[in-house]
Amino acid sequence: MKVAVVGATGMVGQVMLKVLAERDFQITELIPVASERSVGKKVTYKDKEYTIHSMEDAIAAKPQIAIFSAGGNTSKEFAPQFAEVGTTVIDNSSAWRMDPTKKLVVPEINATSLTKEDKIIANPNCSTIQMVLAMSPLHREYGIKRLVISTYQSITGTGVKAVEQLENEYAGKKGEMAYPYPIHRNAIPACDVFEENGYTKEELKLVNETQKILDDRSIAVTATAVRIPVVGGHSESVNVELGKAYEEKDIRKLLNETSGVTVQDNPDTNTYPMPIYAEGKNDVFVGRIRRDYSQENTVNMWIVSDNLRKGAATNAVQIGEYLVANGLV
Ligand code: 2RA
Repeated sequence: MKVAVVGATGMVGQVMLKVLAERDFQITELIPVASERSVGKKVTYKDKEYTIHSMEDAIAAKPQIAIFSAGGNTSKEFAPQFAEVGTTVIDNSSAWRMDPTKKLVVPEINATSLTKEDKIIANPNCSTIQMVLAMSPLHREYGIKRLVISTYQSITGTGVKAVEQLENEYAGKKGEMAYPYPIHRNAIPACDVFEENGYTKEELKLVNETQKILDDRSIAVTATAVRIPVVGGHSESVNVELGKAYEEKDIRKLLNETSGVTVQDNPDTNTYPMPIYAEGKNDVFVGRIRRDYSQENTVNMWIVSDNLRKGAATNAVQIGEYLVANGLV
């Protein structure tokens, strides 16, 4: 399989290479792609160095799969050019997610909707993926009426500049700011930009992408997305109003039986999901499962996952694995 990784030098791109190697994705030829200024430089994959290609050369090479994590503008411009030469694009930007002609895929939930005709496939936003993976079995079993989500997001979701800002602040140094405020000893209630309605793009992604992936526009969703000085993964407090009565033990059983989900939940032993545990792992970790006694048929839970892995790179690679396993590329 000839595979291009577009944005290979970025934070997510580097994790994509790591995950492709860990999962021994059947690559016969790797084509790393990055910005013009990086062409000719090297990236490492399976302890070997690979030269970074230009976008034009990568398109001309006609890879079967191109996994993008290079920002929306690059995806909008170049994903169609790859598709034109027969490449199937798996794109981690927000460019195609809400396009009605494109599929928004979490493999464990809706990969079965994919066909050979899907030449540009959207990878959902990180904070959406970890949440919907846990919500999907609950929606199937009980129907979800409403979700109230508060996120506590890793600075790795913003990128290298944010990590450097925190490191500088730890060291008491001045440096380039990824955020309008210090992130050290702070919590910034603004992930991405604000829209007219007072919500941030990140919060609206949770609303719109959840409804698209679960294929149910009737699910009421509201979210508050907060950036905190953490690097291991995104954490989310989720209040779930179900369509009918439930038993807590059944919720745990359903989640335990869900591929890609690990229930970590025992207050007696202080066992619950945390970014320091989730970092570097591919699962979505769910804990603090407990009835919301303030409202009928409602349950609270805490969901943590490494946003660079299942929230981005691993989910994208799993889409690629599904395509290969089902003869769609
Ligand atoms: C963030 N989900 O965390 C967004 C993009 N990675 O900033």
